[in-house]
Amino acid sequence: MTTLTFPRLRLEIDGAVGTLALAHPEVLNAISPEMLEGLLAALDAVEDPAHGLRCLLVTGEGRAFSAGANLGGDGPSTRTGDVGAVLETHYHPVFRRLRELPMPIVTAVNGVAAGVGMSLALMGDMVVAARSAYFLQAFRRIGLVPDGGVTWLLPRLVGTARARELSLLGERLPAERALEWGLINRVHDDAELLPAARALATELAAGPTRALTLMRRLYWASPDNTYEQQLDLERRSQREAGRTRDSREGIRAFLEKREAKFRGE
Ligand code: T3D
Repeated sequence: MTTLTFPRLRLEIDGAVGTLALAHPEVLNAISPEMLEGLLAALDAVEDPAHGLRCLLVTGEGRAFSAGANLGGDGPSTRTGDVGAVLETHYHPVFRRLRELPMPIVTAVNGVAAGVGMSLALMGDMVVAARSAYFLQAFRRIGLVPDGGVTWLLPRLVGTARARELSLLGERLPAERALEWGLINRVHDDAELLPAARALATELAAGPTRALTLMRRLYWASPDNTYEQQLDLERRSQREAGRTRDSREGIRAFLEKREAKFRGE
């Protein structure tokens, strides 16, 4: 296992799984400009072919996933006074990179995911949470609006009524209810969260990575596309998937009645 450190972040590389931990537990992993810059650098490492990563697992160090933007002295908006500009310069590049990442993302929500920390948690293709974790649209408590793409994601995941309620009231959403609502995929006992998330990430990392990446692009595109546009995107994606070595291997393995050995090629 190799560990790379970035400002307020730690990236552990174990086989084809990269585990990226937000590492500023004293402030519940609140997100600062340093951490955002670290995130971009860490994503460069995640995408570096030399590391051979095929799944990214994101979690938080300590008792929180992330308490959202760092509201203390090193918070982004306190530097410029223009919170909108801070989103464009600091947050959006990270969220766009995650959306485009050429591998599946698992987020392991080990504790509170508040504000833009909740937006980050929901960037997982698979979101798994500890039983004691909760989600919090904290923005209204400090007179801000939801960000990090969550007003796009939330209504699509849980419906407009629930999305509005979460944002307007800013009440805690416990992990169990988030699961009932279809916001997240799985809930585990606290001690089981990381082993379960790692097992899931390992399974995804052993999959046909290029097809999985095309799948995540299809689902990101789906809400904005018409049925016809989506049929067309499926056609183009399938053409690409059908040309991969992993697709040929999958079909060969089926015919030979054995497990496929995918290589992400
Ligand atoms: O400017 C921009 O960057 C624009 C972008 C904005 C996007 C956003 O995310 S806005 C929303 C920002 N987040 C919040 O408003 C949440 C603030 N935190 C809380 O409401 C609570 O901490 C929690 C509900 C998340 C957890 O409560 P609890 O009781 O478990 O923990 P605590 O005691 O409040 O926090 C523990 C420590 O973390 C504490 O420090 P201390 O007293 O031990 O020295 C606390 O101040 C610190 N902390 C928690 N959240 C933040 C934070 N420090 C800086 N920024 C935080 N967001």
